[in-house]
Amino acid sequence: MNTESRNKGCAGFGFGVEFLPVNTTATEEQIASYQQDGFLHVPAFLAADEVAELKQGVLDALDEMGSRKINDEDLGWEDKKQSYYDKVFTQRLNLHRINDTVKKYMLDAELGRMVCDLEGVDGFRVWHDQTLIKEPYGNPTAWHLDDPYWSFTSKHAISIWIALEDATLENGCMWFVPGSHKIARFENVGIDENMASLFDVYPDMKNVDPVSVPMKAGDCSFHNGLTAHGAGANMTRGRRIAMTCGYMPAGSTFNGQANILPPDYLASLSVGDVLDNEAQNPLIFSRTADAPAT
Ligand SMILES: O=C(O)CCC(=O)C(=O)O
Ligand SMILES: [Fe+2]
Repeated sequence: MNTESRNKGCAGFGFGVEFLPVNTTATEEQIASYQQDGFLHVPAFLAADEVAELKQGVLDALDEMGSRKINDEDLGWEDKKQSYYDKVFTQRLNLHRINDTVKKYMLDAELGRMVCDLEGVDGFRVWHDQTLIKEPYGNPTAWHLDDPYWSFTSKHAISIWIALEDATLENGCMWFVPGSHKIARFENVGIDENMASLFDVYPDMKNVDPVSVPMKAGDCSFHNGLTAHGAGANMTRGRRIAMTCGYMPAGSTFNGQANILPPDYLASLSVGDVLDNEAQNPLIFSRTADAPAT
């Protein structure tokens, strides 16, 4: 991430781990493009040494997790390595809970400020991070939306997707439907064998050409939680390694869906409660300096 943003000062309060020298300045053009298209490609988001550091953190966390899918209470999500979905990617969630390197990057306050700028909101909490590794010959990722899976309902959820190896047309780079976030409601489909079920729900999205976003290692993309996206199969012998994180606008409320919330916390929630548990959803940045709730 480069240092340009530091020179602009920081209009806000970072609750993330620390300020990193990362490429977290979104220009007016980038913000306008993101808001128009619902996604943004940022070349060279990480420098080569940062890619190496974050990749090592991700691989260490993977090793430590074994077949456990999420660092949380046992949600019964052990990886069975059988279904179609398990061959879309090796998926491990909330690595930041067990790995300080992943935490340093995913909870970075300057990154928090950038996602605030892109979405035009005052603060963001982590929803969950996840590494998504499309293994050699891995299945494609069916078109889907993100926010409707999650336990809050917002038009301003945002995700970052960081390439830790080059992501190419051959190994399953990301694709987006420009402007689809403006058409989407909160109806979704699963990530299964049917690539195009989403377009049965939203036929108007078929009027727009999808855009592929090949990336060099260290590039990233941002996408809105209602932007239609997917990825092709990995036709190569190499792993497509990505680190991602979904962010929830601060102040978002519980919508009744469990998603990744652990059973004890879930049992304590009523629909409409603010999701401000600092351990579950750390606040990474706020312009209003709300003290993180505990
Ligand atoms: O990595 C992929 O293939 C899909 C990624 C994705 O769906 C996401 O980051 O929301
Ligand atoms: Fe997604």
